[in-house]
Amino acid sequence: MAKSANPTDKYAPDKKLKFTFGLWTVGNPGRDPFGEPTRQKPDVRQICDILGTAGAYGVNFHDNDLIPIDATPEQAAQIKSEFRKGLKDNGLVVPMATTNLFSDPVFKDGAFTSNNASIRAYAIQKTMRAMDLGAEFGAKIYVFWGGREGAESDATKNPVDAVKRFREAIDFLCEYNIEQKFGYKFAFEAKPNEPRGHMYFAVTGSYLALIPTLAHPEMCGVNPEFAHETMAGLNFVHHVAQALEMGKLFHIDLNDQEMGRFDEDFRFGSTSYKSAFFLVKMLEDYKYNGPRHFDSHAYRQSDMQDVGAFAAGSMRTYMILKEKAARWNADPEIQGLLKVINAQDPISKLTKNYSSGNAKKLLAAPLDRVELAKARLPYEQLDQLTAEILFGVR
Ligand code: GLT
Ligand code: MN
Ligand code: MN
Repeated sequence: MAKSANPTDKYAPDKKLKFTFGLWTVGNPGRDPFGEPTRQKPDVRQICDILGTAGAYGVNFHDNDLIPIDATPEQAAQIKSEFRKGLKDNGLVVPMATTNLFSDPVFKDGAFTSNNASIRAYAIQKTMRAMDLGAEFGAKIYVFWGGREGAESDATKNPVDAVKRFREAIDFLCEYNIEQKFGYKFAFEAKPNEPRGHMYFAVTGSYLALIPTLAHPEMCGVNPEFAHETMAGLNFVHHVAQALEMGKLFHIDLNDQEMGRFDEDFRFGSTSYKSAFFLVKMLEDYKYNGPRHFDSHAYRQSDMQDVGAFAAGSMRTYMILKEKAARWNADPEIQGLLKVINAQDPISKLTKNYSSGNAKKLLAAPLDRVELAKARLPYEQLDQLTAEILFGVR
């Protein structure tokens, strides 16, 4: 069992930051496509105890992480009561719920985007039931990760139809959310590939573009995952920035991933220190207030004690990077360099709002490109200072 979080430790998890894990993340038994589980799957009670000990804020679930797909009503009631007790004893809440629309063979060719209309209807029915279950535990965020929404060959499915089918499902479920008064916010999670050869809505921006076309755009936002844009060789921080700027960052999945590799789902901050730093800095600078969910799993070599270390380490790394970000913001030399590189000129007032007067003034302004190109950009200096803060020598 992991050591209890020490409240005098300045890197102890802060409940206000809403650190959460999934039943499926801490409960991951170390299975991969090439090998069988390497540790016994903990039950819901054990998972709550691990997370309570580590000092987490909450735990999220897919319908079938909690209730197996073939459970009887009696078994379901029993598991729910064990889970409820585990939550209470460990002071945990359930901020987010979601649906497993990818494990069962029925979803082998997608759920909301399946070519089979009955399977599409089943996927919506399963999601309605899972929304009921999430609401029972107080969840207010509902995640949609399109696990099997994709294709290996575009001969098999019309990708335009896929967009239309996905929209139809979400519009229906938004109405259900309203009618049942659940008060969920929907958060869409993009991924470029795995388990499908090509997944629809491959990046966070795909969902940001879809949202304004939905019947209830105000109800919908995104749940970007560090590993997912990174798998595709993209800059995750920039994708989160766009969601944040649009007021659409409803949830975030923190983990780690090397570019161009399989879906690693490593512990947050375990490989990409610099990106993790800039991500934390941005979330903190812009006062992101949603849950910080660790969608990762311990190495396949880990035993349950090491899984506890994995959970505690995820939160601790976030707390350390938060402190580093504050240090970066307070560093006089860094602030001085920021002033130098963000050159101010009263002329920029002219472009804030268009008017024909401003346009005339701008056209007549003496902007000399040769002189402008001489402005200093001491980026090497700034980046080195950033590195030194991260290395712990500044
Ligand atoms: C699965 C996936 C994650 C999603 C989860 C929610 S399930 O672990 O790899 O990225 O966030 O469905
Ligand atoms: Mn992932
Ligand atoms: Mn995820």
